[in-house]
Amino acid sequence: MLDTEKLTFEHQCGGAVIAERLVLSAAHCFDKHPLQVERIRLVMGEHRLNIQDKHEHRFLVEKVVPHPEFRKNGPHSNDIALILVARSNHVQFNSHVRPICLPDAGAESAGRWCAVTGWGYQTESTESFAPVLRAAAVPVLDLATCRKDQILGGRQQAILDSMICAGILSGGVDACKGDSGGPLACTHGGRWQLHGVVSWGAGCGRRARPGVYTRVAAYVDWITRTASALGHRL
Ligand code: 4AZ
Repeated sequence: MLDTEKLTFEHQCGGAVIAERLVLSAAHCFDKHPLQVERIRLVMGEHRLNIQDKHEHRFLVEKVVPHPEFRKNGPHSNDIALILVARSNHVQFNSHVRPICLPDAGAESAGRWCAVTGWGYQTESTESFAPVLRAAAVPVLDLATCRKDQILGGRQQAILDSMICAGILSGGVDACKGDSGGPLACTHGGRWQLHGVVSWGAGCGRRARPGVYTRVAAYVDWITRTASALGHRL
């Protein structure tokens, strides 16, 4: 969970811890102003957004690396960023904060039910974040379905192979504003894997408008290379 400073800090986006000092999020979360990492506070172990929870810890950020080709193939393309947590205080993994596994490169998740989590809007028109972390189960759709004209086909942003669509086509269950950057997590062999990063959608929870996620399995090489350039092993 990321907060950008205004007078105090306010919720902006989600994220997923993938290693001791590495958090994966969405590139569009860092797109607003010239990126000033000193104005970001990253919170691990968060549960209630506006209350100091026992297990939450705040961190400074040393570096944010948005994907170099963010927006190259449309406004929502390559919407992924790697965050290096500052060394100031060190991260302790426990039952409240622990890293999620990356999927195998090229892993398929179509047909599986996965979990999307975050503090985002609970409806498209409710302009406030959820006070307590929420989770929803959503099925991963195959790309052919998502690319149909009646679904998300024929729009300004093509559904790329590097995206995942997930959601219930009758509507009502989805990620929304404030969930961006957060995880679409799927269990695999008893472990949680990070299959998607909340990225965009046509509104929230609308009929035949699934949420669109960055397909993490398409970026495992980039993540590994970027992590090692930051001096962090994965
Ligand atoms: C947003 O504005 C946003 N329904 C995030 C996710 C979705 C829609 C909008 C998916 O950040």
